[in-house]
This record gives sequence, C-alpha cells and structure tokens, in this order.
Amino acid sequence: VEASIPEPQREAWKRNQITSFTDKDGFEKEVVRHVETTLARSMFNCDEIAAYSATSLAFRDRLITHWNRTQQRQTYRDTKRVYYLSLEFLMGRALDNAMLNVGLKNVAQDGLAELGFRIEDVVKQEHDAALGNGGLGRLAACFLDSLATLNFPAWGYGLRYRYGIFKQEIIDGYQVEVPDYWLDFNPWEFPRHDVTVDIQFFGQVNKKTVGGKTISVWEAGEIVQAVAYDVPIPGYDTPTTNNLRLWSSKASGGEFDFQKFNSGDYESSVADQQRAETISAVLYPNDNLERGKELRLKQQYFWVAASLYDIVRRFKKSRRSWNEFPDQVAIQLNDTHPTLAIVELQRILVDVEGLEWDNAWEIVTSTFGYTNHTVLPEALEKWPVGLVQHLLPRHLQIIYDINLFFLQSVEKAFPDDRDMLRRVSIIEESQPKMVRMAFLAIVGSHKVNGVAELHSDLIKTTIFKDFVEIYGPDKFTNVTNGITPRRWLHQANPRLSELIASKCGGNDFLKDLTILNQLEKHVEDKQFRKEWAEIKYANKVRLAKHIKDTTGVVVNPASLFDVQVKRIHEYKRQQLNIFGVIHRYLSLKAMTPDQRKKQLPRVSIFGGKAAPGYWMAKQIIHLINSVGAVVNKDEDIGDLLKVIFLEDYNVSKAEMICPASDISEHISTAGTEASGTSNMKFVLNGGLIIGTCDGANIEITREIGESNIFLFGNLSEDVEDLRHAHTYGSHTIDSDLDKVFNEIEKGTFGTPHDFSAMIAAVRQHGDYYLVSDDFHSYIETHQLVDEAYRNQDEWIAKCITSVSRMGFFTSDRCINEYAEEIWNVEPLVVDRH
Ligand code: KOT
Repeated sequence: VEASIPEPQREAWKRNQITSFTDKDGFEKEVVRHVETTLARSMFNCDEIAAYSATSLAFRDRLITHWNRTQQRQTYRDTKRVYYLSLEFLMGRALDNAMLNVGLKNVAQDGLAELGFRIEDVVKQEHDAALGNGGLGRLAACFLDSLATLNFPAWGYGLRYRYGIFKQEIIDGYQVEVPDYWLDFNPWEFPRHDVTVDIQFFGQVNKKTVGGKTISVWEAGEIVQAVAYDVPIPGYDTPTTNNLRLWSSKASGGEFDFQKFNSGDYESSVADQQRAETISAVLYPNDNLERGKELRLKQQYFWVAASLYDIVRRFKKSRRSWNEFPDQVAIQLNDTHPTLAIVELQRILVDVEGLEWDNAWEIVTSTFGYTNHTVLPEALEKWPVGLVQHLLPRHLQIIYDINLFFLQSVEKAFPDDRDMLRRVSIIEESQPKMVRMAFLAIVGSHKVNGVAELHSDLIKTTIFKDFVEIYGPDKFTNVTNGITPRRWLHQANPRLSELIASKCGGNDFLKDLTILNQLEKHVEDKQFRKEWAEIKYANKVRLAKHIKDTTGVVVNPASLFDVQVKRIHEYKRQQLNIFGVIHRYLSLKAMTPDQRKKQLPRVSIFGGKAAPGYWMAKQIIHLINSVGAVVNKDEDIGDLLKVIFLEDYNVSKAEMICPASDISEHISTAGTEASGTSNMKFVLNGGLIIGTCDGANIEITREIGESNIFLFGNLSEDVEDLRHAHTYGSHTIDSDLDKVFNEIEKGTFGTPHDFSAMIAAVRQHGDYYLVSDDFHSYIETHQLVDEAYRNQDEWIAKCITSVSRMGFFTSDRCINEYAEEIWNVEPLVVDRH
C-alpha cells in the first residue's frame, strides 16, 4: 500500500501517520478539542448534546482512519467484493455500537465521567438512523455488522432519505405521524461531493450505426445527480471498517439552472431543484406492501444506477476482462426493490461496453443473487409497462428481450405447455400489462433464497413453483435469518452479557455464538439462576420506568411482562392478542375478589407503527389504546392486568424492550411471516415466546426444544382448506371470541362503531387471517404460560437453557452461508495494528 506514495514524500507521510487514542486521557483530549474547535463551544457551555457530538466526532475520527486502511487493503489485494443493495438500512444509534465494537466503551465512560457526564445520558442524545420500516431493514443492518466483524470486503448501497420512517405519536388513542428529520447534525456520515453520478430519466431510444454495428442509444432525457455519503461500519474486535454508501439526489448543474435564473425564471429553477431533491426525500413507510407509485420507481432506478456505476467504475480500475466481473463482484438484491440493477448492468455491458447479448447475460446472471422476504401477494412488486416505458424506455426494451429469450428457452423445454409460458412470463398480460419484478429477479440471478426453512419451502411450492421446474431445485436455497449478538445482547443487555461471559470463558461468545452452549452446564447453579433473575428484574424496572414516564401508567415489575412489538399488520395478528387481552379482562371481572387474588399479574405491552394508509392497522392501534384506557383504571383489576401501547417503537426502544420481556408474541397466521427476527432477539435476552408454527419460530423450537416454547394454532398446510371452508362452508365463530365481540359491541371500550370493521373481518369477511380458528388454542396456551411462570425456578431454567441453544441465530452464521453458497467470497484476514 505504501508503495503507492512516491519515494520522496513517503517518509513525511509515515512519520505523521495518525495514531488513534487508546486510553482515557487521549479520549478526553479529543473530546475537549472537538468541543472547543469543531463545535466552537467551551467547557462552560458544553451540554449533553455537545458532549454527545464531541464523543461521536472522537470516535468517528478513529473509524475513518480504520476505514481508510480497510479500503486501501481491499483495493491492494483486489479480491472479490460483496455489494448488498437494500432500499432500507435500519441502523439505529451508532455511538454506543461504535464504542463497543472498537472496545473502548469503558475508556469513554471514565473519560466522560471525569468531564462531568454520564455515558448513558450522552448516548441517549443520538437520534436513531431509521432508514427502514422493520425486519427487512434491520436485517440489512445486522448483515453489515456481521460482514465487517467477519472481515468480508463488503459495501452496502442505499438511499440517503432526508426523512426516515415517521415518528409515531399517539393522540387520543390514535396514531399520528410526525416527520422524522434526522440529518440536522449527523456526525456518522461523510459527504463525498467528489463522488457524483449523473442519472438519466425519460427521453427516448434511438438506433445508431457505429462501425457497421447497430446500437441502441438512450438520449435526451432529464438528468439528476446522485451524491455519495459514506457511513463507516466498524466490525467487532477487528480493525475492519466497511462502508455503507448512501445516495442523495441533487439537481444537475448545481444549485439552480443559471440560465433560467438569469432569464428571470427564478421560480421554475427552484422547482427543478426541488423536483430532483424529492427523489431521496422520503422513505416509503409501507412494510410488506407495494403501492406502485411513480416516485418509488424513480427512487429504485436512481439508487440502482448510481450504485452500479460506482461498482463498474471500481471494477474497471483493475483493468480485467469483463468475463472476470463475476469473480470480482457479487451483488445481493435485498428483495425485488433493486431488481432494475439486473437490467441496468445488461444495458451497461451491451449498450455502453459493446458486449454481445449472450456474453453480457452470462456475466449478469453470475453476478446477482436475490433474496425473497415475503409471500404476501400485496407485497410482490409489479410495475405497469407504460410507466416503465415512460421513465426508462431503454430498460423496458431490455426487459422485453430478457423475457423473449427466457420464454424461448422455456418453450424448448416444455413444448406442449402454453399455459406455462403465460404463468412464468415476466410480463403479465393483464390490463394494464405489468412487469413482474420477482420473476425478473429470478431469471436474472444465479441463486434465489428464502429467509427461513418453512418460507424457503413455501416459495418453492407456491409462488415460484414453475421456476423450480424450469431451473431445477438447486437454484433455490434457504438462508435462515439471524441477528447480531453485539447489538442485541452485548449492547442492549450489558449485565446479562457480562454474566454470560463469566460462565463462557470471556467475550468470545460474541464472535462465536455457539459458545453459548457452555451455559447449559450451569443451569442447575442456584446462584447463577438468582443473578439471572435479578438482571431480568432490573431490566423490567427500567422498562416500567419508561412506561411511567411516557404513558403515566404505573406497572408492577413483578408482573409477567407480555410483549408484542413489531409493525402493525393483520397477518401479524395484534388483533388476536388484544382480543385475548379482552378475554382475560372479562374472566377477571367475572371472578370473586378471592379468586382474583390467586391470579398472576400481567402487563400486556404493545408497540409498532401502522403504515399511514393502512386503515385497518390503525383501527387495531385504536382498539389497543381504548382497551388500555378502560382496563388500566379499573379498580377491580388493579395490578392483575395492565395494557400498554408504547409510542414510536424503533431500534433504540427495542434495545430497551427486548431485555425486559418475560414472554413475547410471534403469532402470525401460519405461512405468512417469512422469518421474523425479533423472536430471536427476545429469546437471546432470556425471554420465552408464544408463537405459531411459522417462520423462524419453527427452527427456534428445533434448536431450544419444544418444552421451552409455547406453540399454538393451525399449521401452514391447513390454512388453505380453512380459508376455503370459511368462504364456502358454514363459518362458526369461536364462542369465547364471540363474547369478546359482544363486549366490544356493548360499548365497553368506546364507540362500538369504531371497531366494527375489525369484527366484521372475522364474522362476515371470511376471517382470512384465521383469528377465530386459532383463538381457543391461543387462550389455552396463555393459561399454560401463567402456570409455567408461577414456578419461577423452572421458568428461569427454561430461559437459560434457551439462551444456551441460540447460537445458530447469529447473523454471522447467516453471512458465512451467503458467502459460501451464494457469493463465493472469502474474508480478508487482517493483522491487528
Ligand atoms: C416488503 C415490501 C416493502 C417493504 C418491506 C417488505 C418486507 C419486509 N418483506 N418482508 N419483510 C420482512 O423481512 C424480514 C427479514 O427477512 C422477515 O423476518 C419478515 O418475516 C418479513 O416480513
């Protein structure tokens, strides 16, 4: 690496190499320097925000030095890189994570204490980076942590939204959305104004003859500029610091179109600028739903084109032949959102670089892998052909050609199956015609994976069945999701992490999570159980305080904490949970005071955002809050039942909530939740789960043992028949659920009309999510939970056993599987310095 600096200057550069701080004094010096120079403040007006900013800047300087060395090393060794394309990266806070990953949190804690600050308060000043909706975005963030920790040469590519997921406020029991402007002061990004890419939209395609060859030229469109912003991603206990590159949109030609400006057309020059900036302005707030908006397609192409330009530019520096592209580059598509990358790379290779179609297509398909995250039909992306034609005329031609060659090969293999061609065509012959993005992603990739075993089986037997026939089963694989134990155990639950370390021979388990299995031999250790229980209790006290501070409701930390936090969606069935809560309330009300005394106190905790346009999800939030308003002030009930809705669930709240749960709910209709990842977070933090046989719950059960999980409900294989029976047979509602409905309709929880649609969905509209079918089993299983919790000693033993068997669910295991089975990349081993 050094050799790249000319001999005469080398000595001066080496002599002045930056040395990062390693101790308290060094850290304090940096903080004071940043307070007094970068922030232009003084020790006399340094508040917690300034302390946060200066601490972050001190760590940022450290990261960027390691970032530089990592990039130099990767460039020098010229090995294959992974590019993870995701429209969402739900990163949460960076400071705490950076301090822990570089192993200097204690140093910072002591240093800040000497300067007059508590590190917990300083860390809390940071705004979450919330560039995602839920599981899909958080998975991308966990993957970045694992890629860096395992020393893979890897880059994330995303959009730098000015507004991330909205902030949720609950006003009079209803969700209100408030914009999340998070970029005010963000020390974690480096603007790269020198890295800009011109992105074209609209225009037309002209044929031209160059050297006897006819080529297609895409011309006369509108240009928008993409500007790169880099976010350093530190690995845990390694100098490797990878890059997340986020693109921001800007009008081309600088601030204004000066010609328009000078000719007096000031307004329209500002309007042009605003239109360009709109592209990266806001994250679409839908989880598991695609609404086919033009701006969303613009976002997708803008981000994909900028990223590919960058990737191709980096590859070209190595002066290798195009056929080596797939040996140097692996691109993973996080769902179908970046599928246009397939078309864009084909366009670059054929139109710009002049490769033959077949040669180019071989390179393209060897480069891409596609991860599917959902089977819900409303979430599968389809774009109207007319819209693609208008926005990206050349890309539509290429899509048609890809489809033509694909269908020709299918016809050859299945000569007598006309319907097969209709079924698998990338173009759906509907009114209007649509481009099916998942099919395009399959055809343009060499591997397709689901995110949990059941889910990967389901895609092979349902939505992608025909493609398994066409390509054979080997193109389809499973990579069960995982979570990073650094953030979700070490950072979120430091006391538990420390207790575990004391039994597992130090912190190595954070890099090899299977080491957790050493806990199992201590399960019978009374002192260990006691410490374990104390930590859980302390975490519950912390959450109880947060509940008191934010809702005013006092909850008893000795109660069983029952938690369901995730996006609000009918398939995730928060309605089943709240109906169950009402059932519990009615049962308690029907008891004598003596009977009540024998009951186990419970706190039902909900949290999660509803997509702003998802009316039914908003009704569910309203019902939860309405039930809470009645139950929480009912003096007959007291501590026996509290119902809490926590406002604005996000990554940093999850870090507080997961460690405080006794039981968490993962109760989706079987076959609908592709994986789920919060189920893993809750078990890893010493909580048990109640769940359906869905997604990763099934593999969690296999790992931790059936006696350590509360499973209930119908199985995925029976769902279709049940739905059919609801629609075509006679549909009777569970009698206990019926009583719950009657109580709601009596007005016990406010105006019954507000909730009539939720009830009608079950009674009149075929109960698509099987709430009634699973209700009895759900209630019975909650009774088992109560009974089990009464025996605290055994409960704690179950928790410890479960944690000891969770090693499989680290995102490190996941990333190693992707690396081996899909990317064919190896880590770049680094010496420590
Ligand atoms: C789909 C369209 C737009 C935005 C988000 C999605 C989406 C999210 N599709 N699947 N997911 C979730 O992905 C997680 C990570 O794999 C899964 O654990 C979860 O079950 C999916 O619902």
